[in-house]
Amino acid sequence: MKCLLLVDIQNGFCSGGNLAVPNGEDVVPVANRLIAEGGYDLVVASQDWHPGDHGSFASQHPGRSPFEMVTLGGKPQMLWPDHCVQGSRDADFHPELNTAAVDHVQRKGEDVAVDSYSAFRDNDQTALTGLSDYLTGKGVDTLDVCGLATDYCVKASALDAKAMMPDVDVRFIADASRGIDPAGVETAIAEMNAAGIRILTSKDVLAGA
Ligand code: VGL
Ligand code: ZN
Repeated sequence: MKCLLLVDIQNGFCSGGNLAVPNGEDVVPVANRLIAEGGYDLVVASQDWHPGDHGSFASQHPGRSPFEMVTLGGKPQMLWPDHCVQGSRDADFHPELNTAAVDHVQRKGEDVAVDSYSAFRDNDQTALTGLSDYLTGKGVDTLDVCGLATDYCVKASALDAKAMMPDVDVRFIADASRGIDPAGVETAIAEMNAAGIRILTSKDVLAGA
């Protein structure tokens, strides 16, 4: 059972969004092609889905600015602009993403007290979203991960997938992903590779990899 996990392909992470990833929208046609022609049995999309007073928002920390570090729930936390607030346009999937083909939406980041980059569990690794049980229940043995942003939610989701489901072949689809910081993307790819996650392109997948 082969599954495609589309991470946070939301307006908030595309041009014009509150936490825009450079050229984030460029992943949309690649994702749609993978959905249509990648041979997947299952398509899952994660959705960053924050309450308006989420603790990762700089607006909740008087005197602090986005992209500064603070401590949240005892852990280092990067502060972000308010983004992907539940029910807002920023939180909607990109309008051109083929959401009709998505079998399951996994929301995350709903707890004000902890951030959740990963689609599988909160950053403190305590609360699970249920996605690993869902995929295991479906008999997924290959999981292709792509989307936004490579150096945050895509990396965290791929690493957690491998850590929580060691028997699953987890693969990162590079050209269907974009990152916030180029150096962070390099590190993310190295970390994923070191964890046993294969680095592929959509061309590899479409050719039958
Ligand atoms: C993300 C920062 C904050 C992401 C989500 O989707 O990569 N990054 N929230
Ligand atoms: Zn977020």
